[in-house]
Amino acid sequence: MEAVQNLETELLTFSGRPFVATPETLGELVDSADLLGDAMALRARYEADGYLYVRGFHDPELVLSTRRELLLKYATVGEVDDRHPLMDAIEGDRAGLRHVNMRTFTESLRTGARYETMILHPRLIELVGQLLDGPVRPYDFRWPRLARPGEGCGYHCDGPYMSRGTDRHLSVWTPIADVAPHEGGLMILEDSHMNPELRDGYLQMDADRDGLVWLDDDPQKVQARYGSRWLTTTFAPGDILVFSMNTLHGAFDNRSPERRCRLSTDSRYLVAGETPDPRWNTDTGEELNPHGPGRVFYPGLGSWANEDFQDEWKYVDEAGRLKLN
Ligand SMILES: O=C(O)CCC(=O)C(=O)O
Repeated sequence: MEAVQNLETELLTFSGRPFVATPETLGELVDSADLLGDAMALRARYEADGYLYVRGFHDPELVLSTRRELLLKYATVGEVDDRHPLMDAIEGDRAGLRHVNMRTFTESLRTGARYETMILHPRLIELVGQLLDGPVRPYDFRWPRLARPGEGCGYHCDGPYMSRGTDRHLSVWTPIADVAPHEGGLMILEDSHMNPELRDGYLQMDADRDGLVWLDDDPQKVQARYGSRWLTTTFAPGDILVFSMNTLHGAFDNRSPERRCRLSTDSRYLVAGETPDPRWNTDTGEELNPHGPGRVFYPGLGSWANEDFQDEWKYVDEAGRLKLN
């Protein structure tokens, strides 16, 4: 059983709780780069494990140019401080954030040329097609994320947020440069995709209809109840982590001593011809408004429990300005 490399164990926390890393609680994601090109083997591994981690899948140059494209935008609103090297993504004072139109700002994050080249890359579409056993297309919505120092992401499965259409779909998490576990690395719970309690309960729910919040904030409790070990790695530019809608995951708190923000994106894909969850795809060209009108996807900024989606979806006024408490 491989231990996670470069682990800053004393900095490892989840939702403010120390995470005690032992061989029983934390292991390394299995790298499947050696299976690329063998569709059957890739699919077999994905189905058995509920995830596929591929080190060095994208050209790191593409990932780094995507990083620069996004950080230029985040620096414009003060999220990162360009008195430090831009690519370090050091936390800024966020002074501009209250004044910008968040509808157009977040749309500009999601539609940048480099960003789109990365998440719609033909090699990625081909890989996802191999895993889902058919030609695929992306969901229209995409989820770029900046995790500021102190922020992580609560435990959940994607299923309840994406359950109104086909079940032939999956998620891809892409770190946009290096992300060590203590910098907000994604963690997935080994074997959780096969857990019968999740399958028969939580995974039957619809996040909006049933008002779902994060599952729990205690990694030990979640581990004991739903899976075997937490799995993560020290991610590098080019890596991707594909996982199923039934795979329980979250992110460690970003405890970067340099106060670096963590930059990543999630994107989702479904088999072409299958019915998409209409919260995330519009075939009419209308604006996507999945969790009610007047909200934008902008994770973090101080709330954790995700009650009424507030950790990830913020209210804006008519001019698109954030309505923060
Ligand atoms: O990046 C994160 O913090 C969370 C990502 C996530 O939950 C997802 O990709 O489904």
